[in-house]
Amino acid sequence: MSLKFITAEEAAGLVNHGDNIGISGFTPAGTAKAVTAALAKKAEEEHLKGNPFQIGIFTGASTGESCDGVLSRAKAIRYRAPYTTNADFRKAVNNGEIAYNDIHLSQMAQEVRYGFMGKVKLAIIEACEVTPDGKIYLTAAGGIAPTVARLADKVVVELNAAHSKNMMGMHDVYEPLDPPYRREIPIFKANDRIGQPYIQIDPAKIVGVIETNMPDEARSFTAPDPVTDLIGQNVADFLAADMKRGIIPSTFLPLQSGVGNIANAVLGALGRDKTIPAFEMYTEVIQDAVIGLMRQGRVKFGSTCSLTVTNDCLKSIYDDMDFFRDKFIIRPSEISNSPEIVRRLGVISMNTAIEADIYGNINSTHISGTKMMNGIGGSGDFTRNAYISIFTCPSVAKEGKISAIVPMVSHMDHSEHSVNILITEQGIADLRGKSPVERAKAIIENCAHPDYKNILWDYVHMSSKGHTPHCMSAALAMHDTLNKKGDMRLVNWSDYK
Ligand code: 0RQ
Repeated sequence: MSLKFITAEEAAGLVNHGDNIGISGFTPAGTAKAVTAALAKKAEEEHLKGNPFQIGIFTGASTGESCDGVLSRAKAIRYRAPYTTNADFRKAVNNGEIAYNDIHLSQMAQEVRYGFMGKVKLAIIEACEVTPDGKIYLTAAGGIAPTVARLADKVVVELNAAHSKNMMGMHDVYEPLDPPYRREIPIFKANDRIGQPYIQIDPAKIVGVIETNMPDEARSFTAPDPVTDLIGQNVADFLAADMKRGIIPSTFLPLQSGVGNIANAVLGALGRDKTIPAFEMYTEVIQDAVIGLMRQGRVKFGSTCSLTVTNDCLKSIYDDMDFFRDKFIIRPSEISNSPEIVRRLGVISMNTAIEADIYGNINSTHISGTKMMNGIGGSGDFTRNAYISIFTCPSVAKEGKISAIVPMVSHMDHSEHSVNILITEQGIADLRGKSPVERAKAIIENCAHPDYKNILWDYVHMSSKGHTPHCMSAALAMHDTLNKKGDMRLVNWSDYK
């Protein structure tokens, strides 16, 4: 059977109002770009004619400007899951225009398989190679591509020349069976291979191949600053101390690290600290800092779902594949983020909080309780199952007007039962083995900014006694004060007694 080459517009013509599409990628890495851009144009044309045109999007994690950006602005998205980082999408979600289902990334593929979100009409898969017998070789990410390619009625492939064919062989495609037939996922070391280097589907389903040359749209990072450097150093000091105590074996344990500026800076600091031995990663994203550390021999191996790196960095990897071929493996998100594997390997998780409360509950997703920032991503997959779960954040945001440490989180993603360590630039709160009252002391004393320490202690002292002391009328007073006066430091507890 020969492959049929079509245009992005022809592919967009296969999608109707109300359809769900499944797309490859995880973060802007490996995401479909051409057909989604054509779909945004189609939506605008249909809207001009007075016709409705909105679709559901199922993907691995965030995408890029050519997907979430253009589709959000074209008001073409009815429903989307999971994680996203796009500013226009965020605006539309917070205006109530898009139904956003922010689920754990490890669960996305299986929830599509279980039918929780409806049928997949078209899968759009970015590839570096596709063969007439239905083998699709993915680019810089695994995501949910194997699942949506298998489930969709039709598949189009974006054959993207911006990705090197050197990527062939770097993927490990594996889909577990669904209950009651599911077995163990046989990964016992970060570099174990359990699947195929390609997705195999019925070639009759591939209705078209679109040739493109579109680089990934990963964001660049802000350079590490004194605050992120201090956070990174505190993480390194904590890990070194736990190793010295024998809690972390001297062979070390695989690390997971989230996305964003802070995560990138933390990895950089870990690499510089030579008291930490060269380590492996079992993670969902590999960012620029990790690639540098692989070159220096500080990161020995990375199991990941994506290479979420800047384009210069990606090009340098493709140019140096002889070196990188045995340094990483790219897996689908339900394997890279599998709770079973995270627990088995003893992964040390490191994710970023928006705010933490004095008892160790974490808000990773919402600003002031109501406005979605990005989403939970894979932070829950790793945190709940980690050997040691770490959260990091600067102690204050917006020039000190906001404390990241609050009496009660305004939204809760990770509960006190799952969070082991909290680290800010101020210090380290080790919450392991502590009661709520002991945790509050550790967090306020070690992690809160000096401007907020007394404010938080005043809250504790006015709280009614109990296993977890709180004053219900004042628990969100710092958020209320921010809302009314623009600065949490202006909280007047007597107004809330
Ligand atoms: O605002 O953009 O206006 O400057 O939030 O914060 O400090 O640049 O940190 O880039 O690491 O992002 C939690 C959002 C942090 C991210 C979050 C404001 C702050 C700034 C960004 P500006 P920074 P980062 C792997 C795992 C959840 C999912 C996750 C995230 C902006 O790490 O989405 O971990 N994590 N997934 O000023 C108001 C506060 C604030 C605040 C920070 N308390 N109130 N604004 N900000 N704290 C990813 C995947 O799963 C793929």
